[in-house]
Amino acid sequence: MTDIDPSRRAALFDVLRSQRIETPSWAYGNSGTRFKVFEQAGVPRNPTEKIEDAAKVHEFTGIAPSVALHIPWDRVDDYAALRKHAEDAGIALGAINPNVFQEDDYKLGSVCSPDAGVRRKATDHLLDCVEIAGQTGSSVLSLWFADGLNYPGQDDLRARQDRLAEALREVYDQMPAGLRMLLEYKFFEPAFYATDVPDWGTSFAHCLELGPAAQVLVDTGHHAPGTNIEFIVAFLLRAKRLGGFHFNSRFYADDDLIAGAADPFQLFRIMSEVARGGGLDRETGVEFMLDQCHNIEPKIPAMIRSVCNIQEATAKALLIDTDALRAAQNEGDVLAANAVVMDAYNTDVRPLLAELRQDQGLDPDPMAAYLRSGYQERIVAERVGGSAAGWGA
Ligand code: AOS
Ligand code: ZN
Ligand code: ZN
Ligand code: ZN
Repeated sequence: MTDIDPSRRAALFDVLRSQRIETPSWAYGNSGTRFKVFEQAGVPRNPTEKIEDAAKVHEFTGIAPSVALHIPWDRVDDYAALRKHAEDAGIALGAINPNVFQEDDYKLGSVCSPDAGVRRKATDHLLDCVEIAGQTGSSVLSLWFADGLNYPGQDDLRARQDRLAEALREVYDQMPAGLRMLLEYKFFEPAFYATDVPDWGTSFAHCLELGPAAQVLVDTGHHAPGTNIEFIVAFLLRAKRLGGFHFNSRFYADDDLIAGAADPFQLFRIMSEVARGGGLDRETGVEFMLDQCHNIEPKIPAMIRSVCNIQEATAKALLIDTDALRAAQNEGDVLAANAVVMDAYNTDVRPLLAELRQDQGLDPDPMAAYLRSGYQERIVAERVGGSAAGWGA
């Protein structure tokens, strides 16, 4: 990689240095599947300890300066104090994720429930989260609804869309300037017959109806096998409605494995479309968030690996020779165009990223530096009785 010309290298480094990847508080707690939650030594016992772990990921990678919260999993009495604690640890509080799926009342749905009282309760929780976002200094309200049906005829598909639209409208209208609503979609689970926000089209349509501060959130694990996610990314960026990502890997369903572990080529293709559509410019406001669960692997190292994998995919995407690509495309030279893309993908960017980190005053190898730091041994010794993530997100 040392053959890259100096001005191009400086520009590349600028973009890579400005990238921000947000880690989720729930990835630091114990997690598992519906079969078993595995307990790990040293996991956080409360939101402040989750924040401290997230701060470590930032300390070693240099590009993970915020942590997403889940309410009520991260509910505290004093959000201003939590914010201060985060700032003292060197990070910011990020997206607020309201949880409207974990109470008995939500058996038939939350904002789409046939019961008006349940819908009121769910909407009130979303409104509370708008308030909380003000106290934490968060600029993103991140919505995911577990609402859906298990059986045909269980409820009225169309009426549920009306209820969803009504709740979103009420929340949207209460949002202060500067707060964005990101609406996540997922094609199945926990509902198996029909989901109320199953795909990007549904999310997009609701966002368009709401207004410019409503945007689509793409969780990379939320599509049917074979879905071309980079197309969705290109389309949404063009329409100025790509709010951000929940990165994770999947082999089968919503596996929530380490980003870039299952299909690094897909991650590269996604990041290529992000770069192509201007999504790496901070002003575009695309949020790069992780949404993962580390059931069997140690959590902080897994997060460091995830952040580095996204950074590698980003670097490769930025190495695409766009002039050569455009020329090949214009000539209709299929093989040459594909070769330009594959050349970038096949470049080993690890030495380049090591240099970038050294430039930033970081250890060139974040994983090794973390393992040497003694932090893991310290939390294992100090934290007894770590809490569960809340749910296998
Ligand atoms: C659920 O499948 C979604 O990915 C949510 O974004 C997320 O995992 C959840 O909000 C965490 O509970
Ligand atoms: Zn998600
Ligand atoms: Zn998910
Ligand atoms: Zn996921």
